[in-house]
Amino acid sequence: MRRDVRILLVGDEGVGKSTIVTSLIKESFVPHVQHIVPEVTIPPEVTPENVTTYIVDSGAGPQDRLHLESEIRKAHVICVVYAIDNPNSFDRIPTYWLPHFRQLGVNVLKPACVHALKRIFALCDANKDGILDAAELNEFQRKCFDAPLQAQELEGIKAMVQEHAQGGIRDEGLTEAGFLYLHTIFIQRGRLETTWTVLRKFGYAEDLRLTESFLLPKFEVPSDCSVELSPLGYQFFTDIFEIFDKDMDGALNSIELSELFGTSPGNPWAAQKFPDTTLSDDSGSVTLQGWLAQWSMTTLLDHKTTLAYLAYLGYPGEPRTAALQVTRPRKTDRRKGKVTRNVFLCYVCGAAGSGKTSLLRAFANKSFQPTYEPTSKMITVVNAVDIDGSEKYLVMQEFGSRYEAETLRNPKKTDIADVIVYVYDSSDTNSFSYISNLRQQYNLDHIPTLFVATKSDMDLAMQVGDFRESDVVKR
Ligand SMILES: Nc1nc2c(ncn2[C@@H]2O[C@H](COP(=O)(O)OP(=O)(O)OP(=O)(O)O)[C@@H](O)[C@H]2O)c(=O)[nH]1
Ligand SMILES: [Mg+2]
Repeated sequence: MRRDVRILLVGDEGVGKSTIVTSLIKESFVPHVQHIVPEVTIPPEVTPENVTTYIVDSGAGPQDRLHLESEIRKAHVICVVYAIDNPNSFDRIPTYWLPHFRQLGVNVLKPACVHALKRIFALCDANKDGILDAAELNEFQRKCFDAPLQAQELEGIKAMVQEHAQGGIRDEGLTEAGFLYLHTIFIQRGRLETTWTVLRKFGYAEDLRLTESFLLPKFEVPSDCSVELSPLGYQFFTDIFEIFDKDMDGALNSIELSELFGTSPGNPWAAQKFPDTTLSDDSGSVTLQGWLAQWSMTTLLDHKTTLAYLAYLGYPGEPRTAALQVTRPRKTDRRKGKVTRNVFLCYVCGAAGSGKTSLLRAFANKSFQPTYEPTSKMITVVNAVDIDGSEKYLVMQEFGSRYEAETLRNPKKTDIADVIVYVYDSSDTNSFSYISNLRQQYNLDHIPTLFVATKSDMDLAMQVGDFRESDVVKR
């Protein structure tokens, strides 16, 4: 955050710049003022934003030129003043003052604004061909101004851009350069409000950041319920996948993926070894199935990320929360013996080295790794499973030996588990007793449970502990 703001007053001679500054200090109109009043400093305590504010006066005569130019370069805000009784002083804003600022290297569009407008352009470019065609421009106009663009207006805009901005029009449509040029023109012609309307409609606040309330609209989740994507949500993620699958090979490679996330802060799973977490093709590109599974998992574990990304990626519908749905409470599902949820959470527990990670990798169709790497932080994978002929998603989570007990001890964590898989190494005598101990120590018996014996390709060892062969699934 900036700690100080320099506001410079400029404008033709005699329009009243120094009088504005003097009136501000004296809190009344002063008929005779200095030609240029000295700089005024307003301490942070008395400003609403708690920043030091400098108000700088300037003169428009030839003798003031050097001072004026250096102040224009230093200013954070330039306030152009004109006199109502002098129409010429208004006309000179676009013809003299704004071009003068540009000559001095002051841009009408600040970098943060350019960044925001480029992002808006990318979102409006529905088919991602780098051009806003008539239909896309119309949709933009409708969203921002609640009115379609008349064919004549559109032609007028295109002709103007064509004439003044190089590369602003291509194949009858508006390019990014053309879009930015239009906003420069709006601002230069004093129609700053037009650009602000666009920015606000796309969720930007005065600081040119997306507002918290835009990214995270209110969405209540009652306890014991979970959040899933609604059909609308799945449709959106399917559509965006297909638009960005430029080579149409049914998978997003790393370039396609980074283009898809171009309007967001980046891949939300970058720290989680994605796409090892879900289905991908041989070259490691995420497939549509894997992509939808990954979003199903994200929505289950952290629906706020999904909500924010729906915003970042330009979910078109209103309200955006319609892309999500809240499930029936788990308890109701269990009581009625009928499962209405579509995404399930499974904890995978077991002794160090028993084969949990290998099980997770196999579940996400990843190759077997013979070298042992103990898991130090949580791993989560997802895949679709068939339950009575309908497709559901199963999310499998391994905590890493340091955090396993911590998780099982925490009722908030165990309450959200739909099933626990206990893994033991059938070639290791002590492996089963580890899970018997876990189950004795923590109250987990109310959670549906599955035992999985691993390493059945190795010599079988007698297990120590409360062991029943019939309870166990071998792999
Ligand atoms: N032969 C054989 N080796 C396996 C099998 N499953 C896992 N392994 C090997 O056993 C070792 C440990 O497997 P992991 O999957 O890393 O075990 P883990 O339970 O995740 O271990 P921690 O994360 O340390 O708790 C690795 O070297 C695996 O390659 C199996 O079915 N057969
Ligand atoms: Mg592991």
